[in-house]
Order: sequence, then structure tokens, then C-alpha cells
Amino acid sequence: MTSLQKESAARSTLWYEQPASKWQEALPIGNGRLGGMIYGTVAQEKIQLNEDTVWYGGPKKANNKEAQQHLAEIRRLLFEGKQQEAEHLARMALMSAPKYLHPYQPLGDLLFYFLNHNQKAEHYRRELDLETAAASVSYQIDGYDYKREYFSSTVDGVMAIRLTTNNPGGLTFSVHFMRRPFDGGSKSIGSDTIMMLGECGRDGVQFRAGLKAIVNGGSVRTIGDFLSVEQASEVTLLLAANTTFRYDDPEKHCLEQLTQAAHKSYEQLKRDHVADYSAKFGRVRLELTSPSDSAAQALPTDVRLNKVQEGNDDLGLVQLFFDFGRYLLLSCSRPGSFAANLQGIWNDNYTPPWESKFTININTEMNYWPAELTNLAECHEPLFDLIESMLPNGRVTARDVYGCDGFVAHHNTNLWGDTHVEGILVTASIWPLGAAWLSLHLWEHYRFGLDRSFLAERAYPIMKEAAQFLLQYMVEDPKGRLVTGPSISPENKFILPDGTQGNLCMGPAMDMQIVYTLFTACTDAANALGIDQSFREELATALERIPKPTIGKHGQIMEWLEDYEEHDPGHRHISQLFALHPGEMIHARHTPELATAARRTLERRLSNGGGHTGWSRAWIINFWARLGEGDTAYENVRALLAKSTYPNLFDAHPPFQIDGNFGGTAGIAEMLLQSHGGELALLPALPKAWAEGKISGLRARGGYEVDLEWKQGVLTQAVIRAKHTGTVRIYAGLKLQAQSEGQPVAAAYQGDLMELPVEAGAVYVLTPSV
Ligand code: FUC
Repeated sequence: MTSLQKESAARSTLWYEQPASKWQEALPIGNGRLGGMIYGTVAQEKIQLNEDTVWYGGPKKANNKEAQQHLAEIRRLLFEGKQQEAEHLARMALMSAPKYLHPYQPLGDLLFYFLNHNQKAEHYRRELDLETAAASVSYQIDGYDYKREYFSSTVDGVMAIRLTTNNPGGLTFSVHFMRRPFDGGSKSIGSDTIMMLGECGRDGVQFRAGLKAIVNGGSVRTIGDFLSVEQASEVTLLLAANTTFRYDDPEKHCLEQLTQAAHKSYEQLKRDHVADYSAKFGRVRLELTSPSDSAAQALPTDVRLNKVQEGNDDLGLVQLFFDFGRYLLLSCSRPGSFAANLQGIWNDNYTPPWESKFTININTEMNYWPAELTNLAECHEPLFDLIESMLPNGRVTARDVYGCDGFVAHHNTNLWGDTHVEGILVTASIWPLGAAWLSLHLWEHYRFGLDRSFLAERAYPIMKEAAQFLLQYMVEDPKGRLVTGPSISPENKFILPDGTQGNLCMGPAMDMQIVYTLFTACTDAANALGIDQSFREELATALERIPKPTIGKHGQIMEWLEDYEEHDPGHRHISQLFALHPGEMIHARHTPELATAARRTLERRLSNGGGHTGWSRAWIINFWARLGEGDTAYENVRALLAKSTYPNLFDAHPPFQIDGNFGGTAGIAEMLLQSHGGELALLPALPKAWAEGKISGLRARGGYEVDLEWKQGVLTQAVIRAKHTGTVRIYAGLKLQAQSEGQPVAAAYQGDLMELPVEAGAVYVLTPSV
């Protein structure tokens, strides 16, 4: 390794001097679909396994068919302020008591027992290299080197585990699969393969996992449930796992994958894996320069995290956390895989928190915030597949529950794309905006990439159905406004003047902001496609009649249609600021009064204990970034690391929930580049502490790729690669001049905004005017 390679390896490596003693210390690998958590224990290695379609039970067709006959009554009670009566009736009429969704489950464990490994291992190191998406463990016993490498290949569909030693014939171990509930046992296939069988309950998927050993200089055989490797110096284990969700015969598919992968050498498997992964990971590179970097890099990751918890600054750890978020997205959401659930794909629990499913009142959306911005647009694909799989169910729910056309979903969904009102939790369940918010992700994909056929064929039809539902479902309130309801402001309660508490309401702020954002997106999309004139008119009429963000008695953005007191002013959800992020109705410079109210809202939430879950803290980073408050945004990045991050850098809700990783990564990017409100904002929320640095490869709406460099807190250069011809409006807070291929490009200035004409394929270099 050259010193440059070493430095690069160190800057993007999580490493530890001890094996994982618990799951939150194990290191995640994944190929989008097949995941593993590496413990790295010397004498008894454990890899906890996941496959993204291993879900317990089956779909739930659970729409409450009696809902429609009671809807008008529930709405009337809410308009009349009869809170308790409305919730009492809604519980019975809209919800469905036993219809909670089933959980995502572990595939099982892979357990190893090594012979002659009870002596103390020396020079132990366990690491995860984010540049190559490979984990490794190395140690010495009796002066001999032992090394294990682990990666999960998207190219070959298998996990590869490579064990080597310079102790000739020094590798003797047994390995087997282990699953507790619904364990269908294992069988051997030939002398070098074992296969685990099982199913997840009566209607659930059936799964298979196969493990094949390829040894060099030793032998392999099967004994009982085990593969036994004897006196080898070099062993490659290949692991495949599949379920009946995707294949009629998952066992056959496992064996085919194993056979095909075994045709390649280990080196070839790794080369192909690294080439595929690093081409995507390497699109973005963040460098935050700090004098203490090399000292910090010499420390293991858990020690660095402890120091941040003690109050130290570590910009290298911020960069590592950012890289880790992109690594995780590439490892749990690839074209053809299932969408990233509450835990991505990594879950060791048979009854996981919130079923490790898709909570779509913030969490699943947050998972995908970094996808476009940090140049991993293809990782967004599985979410689009999930939305498409929800569509047929969502149409039935719209018709059966609300008597409306179009596409509706509530706050949770699962492997089967269920859309009904789930469970009996009044704080969360009756929230029919899930499809609307999700469908905005299709629109975002278009805004960043400007792929017209994607817009015409996939995005717009779904957005339109989500909007059609809302057009029919909304009702007129006593003031003549069009409002949603019965609904909630996830998942906060209000207090009525008479002291009654409630969740259920008409027209909560976030609902109306989502409606606004979806209706304007549909209008823009139909305009771009030159279609649906009369639908656009319908949307325009409705847009005029819906309530807009309003400032309340505390100077805050009101969370509900009435200026109620919040039951929990420090609530983790800050739904009423959807309009600030990811929405765009509130803009730091374009709508200064609303921006001030948004700031006040955040201050109130934070001073009342808000931001206590990882994802809530991550959202707060994005909010402050949008408000242009870099120092406050960074304070919250530090709080996310210090209070809500486990030793393996997984986000802590607590317990583990991956949204905070993704929301945090998006927030860091959002501090450096924004592209909402019709302009590119360069370094819009740069904290003082990030005085010098650079970032390359971020993407911006409108079809741009952007590199930025700054020194002493001031932009020194921006590079814009335009994918489309047009005019880009740029806000940098200072006057810039532009060049392309060494020639000056004339740009106009409108106030603070530079208007730069760009041509598709050209590269523009912007520097401060002298
Ligand atoms: C929402 C949040 C919780 C948790 C759950 C999965 O209900 O309010 O904090 O993140 O989703």
C-alpha cells in the first residue's frame, strides 16, 4: 500500500481492537438483499444473517368495510369539537383490532467453531472498509497470522467468506446454520454444501440458505448439520439465501448461485464486487480538513465515538458517518432488492421493534433522502417497486374504506404492500397520507435526473392516483376550506380549551402541506408532459382552497388547523415543518416570516426535549440546514453522534433504526448543497467548525452534479457538470465568475442570484469574483 492508499483506507474504515460483544458492535455487510452482521469472535465466529424477503406470516387484507357509513359522522363530530366521541367511533369504524402487520425476521445465524483457537489471539483487528464494502478480521495465534474477509456481492448474489493462515494446514473448523423459531433443520448436499430449510409461519415465505466450502490444502466433509473443514490453509465459503417470495424453488436457486459463484476464483469474485460497488460509492467524496485528523484516525472507531460523547470534535468521524450512510444504502437497497425497512436489512430479532417494517409517516421516506442528493439514484429503485406493489391494495383501501377512487395508504406497510388502517393506535393509525408522501419520491427522482420517460410511465401515473384520492376524499370545513380528515399530526396529541386531549382531527398541517406539495408536483409534471389540462384545473381550484402554513400564538408554525397547545411540545415528530423539509413551501430567503416561525417551532421542540430519537435528530439537522443555520445544524450532527449512535455507527432510536443514519447523511449533504426553490444554493449552511474542506459529486435538482471547495469558511471553487441545457440560478452568498473549458461564461446577476446559461455535457468552474 502506498501512503496515499493507506490514508484513504483509514479515512473510510470502521475498525476495532476487539470482537463484537453485542449486535450493536457487529459490522454490517449486504448486497441489497442478503445481509450479515460480523461479530469477528476468534474461537467461535458468528455471522447473523438476513435476507430481505424473510417476513413472518402473510399479507393482511384488513380494510374495515364499515368505515364508509361512519365517515360523515366522525367528521361532523370533529368539526363540532366532540373529540372523545369522534375517536370512540373511529376506533371501531376505521381500525381493525387484530390486523397488525407481521414482522420482518432474521434468516438465522452462521456459527463457527475453530479448533486450537482457545489461546489468546494477539494483534487483533476487526474492520469494515467502506471503499470496498468488505469486512475483515485478523489476529495472530502462536505467531501465525489468521485472516478472515467477508463481503456480500451484488454481482454474484452470494456472500463470500475467505479464511486464510500462514500456518500450513492450520484451519480446522466446523460451521453450521442456526435458527430458533420455525427451524426446519439442515441437510447436506454432497460433501461440501449444507442447506438450511425453513418457513415463516403458516402463510409465510419458505426460505433456504446454502453454504458451500472450497478448500485449498485441506479437506471438507459434512457431519450432522455441520460442514467440517480440516487442516486447510485457505478456505472460501460461499453463502446463498432465497425465499419463495421471489422463487418457486429457492433451494434450486441457491444451488445455482453457489455453483456459478464457485466457477470464479475468490479474487475474481472480490474484484467484481469491488468494481461494482466502488464505482457507485466513489461518486461522492467528502473531506473535512481538521488538524487533529491523523491523531483521530489512529484510534479505533468506538474510541473516537466515546471521545465525541465526551464533548470532543472529530470531523473525520463526521465524514465517516456520512460515508457509512452511503455505504448502508448501497448495501441494503439495490435495483431488484426490497426497499430498506426500519432496519435496512439488518435485524437479529424475531419480534423486532415496530416489526422492522416500513413506517411511512416519516421513517421510510427518510431512508431515501440521501439517494438522489448523494448520487445513488439507482438505490431509490426498490422504493419505487414497493410503491408500485402497494398500488393495487391502495386502490381497494381507497374504495372500501373511503368510497374514493385513487391510491391511499396509511402509516405502515410491509413486504406485501398492505395499505389498510393498521392496528388500534389512535396516535398513529388513521393517517391516510402515506401514498401521497411516498409518491413524491418518484417526483424527486425525476427532478434530479429529468428522465421524461420515467416521469411519463412510472412517476406521474402514481402521483396522479394519489392526488385523485385526495381530491375526492377531502371535505369542506365550516370556513369553506378543503381539508383532509379524519387524520392526525403524526403522532402528537393536542389539548382542547376544555382540557380534553386528542389525536384525531381535520386538516392537520402536515397533511395539508403534503397535499399542496403533491398537487403542485402533479401540476408541474402534467405541464412538463403537456397532458391532463382539465385535471390541472381541478388541482388549481383545490390548491386555492386548502389551508396553508399559518403562524400561531407562540410564533410557531401551527401543527393543527386550530392553534391548540401541544400535549408534548418536545415531540419527536415535527410534522408541521414538512413544509420546510422535505417540502419547499417555507424557504429561508423566499418566505422569511414563515422561516422565522419555523425556527421558533424548532427552538420550542428542542427546548422541550425534542430530538431524543435518532431519526428526529436527523430531521432536525435537515431543518436547520434548510434555514441556513450551519452552526446549529452541526450541533445537531454532533448530538446525533454523541447521543444516538452505536459503536458500529448504527443509528439508535434507541433501539437500532436505520433512518437516523440516512437522515443524518442527507442532512450533512444538505448543509453543503441545496437545490430546492428553483435555485442551487452553494454551502448554504456551512458551520464555522468546518472551515476548510471539499465535496465532490453531489447531485442537484435540474440535472447537475456539483463539486465544492472552501477555505476559511468561504467558497473557493464550485464545479457544475450540467446534464441538460438551460439556465441555472445559483445562490452562493458571494459574487462568482464562471468559466467553461478555460473560457469565461457570461452570467447575469439578479440581486444575489447568478443566472448561468449551461449546455448539456459542459463543465463550469465558478470562482469568487475578484
Ligand atoms: C414512528 C415513530 C417512532 C418509531 C416508529 C417506527 O411511529 O414515531 O419513533 O420511529 O415510527
